[in-house]
Parts: sequence; C-alpha cells; structure tokens
Amino acid sequence: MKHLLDITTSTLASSCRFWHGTLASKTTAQPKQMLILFDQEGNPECRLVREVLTELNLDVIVAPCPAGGLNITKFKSVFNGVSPPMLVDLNSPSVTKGAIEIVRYLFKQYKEMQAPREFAGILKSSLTSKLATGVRFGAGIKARPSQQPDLPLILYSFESSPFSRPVRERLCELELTYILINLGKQQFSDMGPANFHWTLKTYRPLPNTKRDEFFRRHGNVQVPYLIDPNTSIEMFESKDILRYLQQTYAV
Ligand SMILES: N[C@@H](CCC(=O)N[C@@H](CS)C(=O)NCC(=O)O)C(=O)O
Repeated sequence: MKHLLDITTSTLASSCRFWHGTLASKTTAQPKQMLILFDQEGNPECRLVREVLTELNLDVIVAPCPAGGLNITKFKSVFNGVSPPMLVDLNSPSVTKGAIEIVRYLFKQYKEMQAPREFAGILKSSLTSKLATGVRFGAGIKARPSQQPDLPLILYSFESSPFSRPVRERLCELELTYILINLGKQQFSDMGPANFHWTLKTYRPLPNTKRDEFFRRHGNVQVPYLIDPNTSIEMFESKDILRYLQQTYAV
C-alpha cells in the first residue's frame, strides 16, 4: 500500500513538471570524464538540472547532499556556504553553481546552443518543481543515518520515471554516492511501461545507444535498475531496490 502511494505521488510529481526529463537526445557521446553533480533529490532547483541531464542524455556521478547529513556540512565548508546544485566538469575544467547557470552551461558545452526558452524561464519551472517536491511530501531532502560503502552504486534511471524517483530519493537520504546512467526515451516506441511498447513490431531501441546496450544485456529496457559493486548485486523492481538499500545501508 505504501509503495502504491509512493508511485502515485511520484507520478503526480512528474505530471507537475509536465514530464520534463523523459525524452532524451539521440546522441550518446559522453564526456571523457564523468560530470559530478552535488545534488539534493527533492530540491526543486536540483530537479531542473537532472531533467536537463536526462534530455541531453548525459550520465553523471551524483554526490547526494541531504539536509542534516555529513556531506552537506563538508560541502558547505569547502565551497563557502554554497548549496546544491553544483556541477563539477573536470573536462573544461569548471565548477558551476545554481540551476540557471548549470542549465546554461550544459546546453552551451554539450549541445552547442543556448538553453531553450522553457529552461531559461526558470521562474515558472521552479514553481512547478516546488509543487513536485510538495506532492512527494519533501522526500529526498533530509538525511537518514547510514553506513557508507567503498564504491559508488550505479543506477539506471531517467528523471521523470515514477518508479525510479523513490529509489533516487532513498539514495540521497542515505547519502550514497551513485553513478546515474540516464536512459531517457529516444523514439516513440520507447514510451510506456517496461512491459508495453507503442509499436506493432517487435520492440528494439535505437541502435548503438545506451538503451540498445541495456536491451542486448537484459532482453528489455526497464528502470530503475541498480548495480551495487560492493555486494555484487544487480536488481530490477523499485520495491525490492528500496528494501535492499534500507537493509544494507540504513543504520
Ligand atoms: N515494476 C517495475 C516497473 C518499472 C517500470 O515500468 N519502469 C518504466 C519507467 S517508469 C520503464 O522501465 N519503462 C520502459 C522504458 O523506459 O523503456 C518497478 O517497480 O520497478
């Protein structure tokens, strides 16, 4: 029942944002060094950045900074009181702070264009993003006591995915650093849940994409999908992943 409520409010949160963070560009090229995002999953500004990362099809190392946790204290002392979101790009190299500046930077650096109007109009976006945080009752904002693994976890997801959001929230609350592999939708037949695709033919992702690689490995595309190199587990199903994170890392 709790999980059903979770998925329902997560779907509502995506609707508040008009399902931004669903579609992804067809290019799959990633920068040499993975981008690093200092993030707080439930923070309205951080959401705007993650939407753009999905849409530009960029993967990122997420360093979660929930309120009241150890990371945010370190983060604020090193970066002079700045709050997330903050993006570190070792390729340029550069450090960019705040949603507006990061969104502009990402479009300029990785799409060679100015941010489109809907992203530049950050005020409207931030209101709907605050609403999205509200319908999730502030999940993914405050730290929960946790024990830390040696290696970052790996999560396949895309920003608006209602099943992936509760997993990202829990990763954030437990301050677990993870590599976020974005598998946004690149064609019409990618739409829909994992067990149904909008095509009369046999479903295939676009060739030579991250989705295609995932499909070849698993015979389908489904997110969330978690890999934990610390325990060698790999798993589908949001409910099972949430239980696993709680049992393995919450104290
Ligand atoms: N029962 C699964 C459902 C997962 C699911 O349907 N995920 C959607 C995204 S929200 C998906 O993978 N859709 C297929 C796709 O993106 O190609 C769970 O709870 O994790």
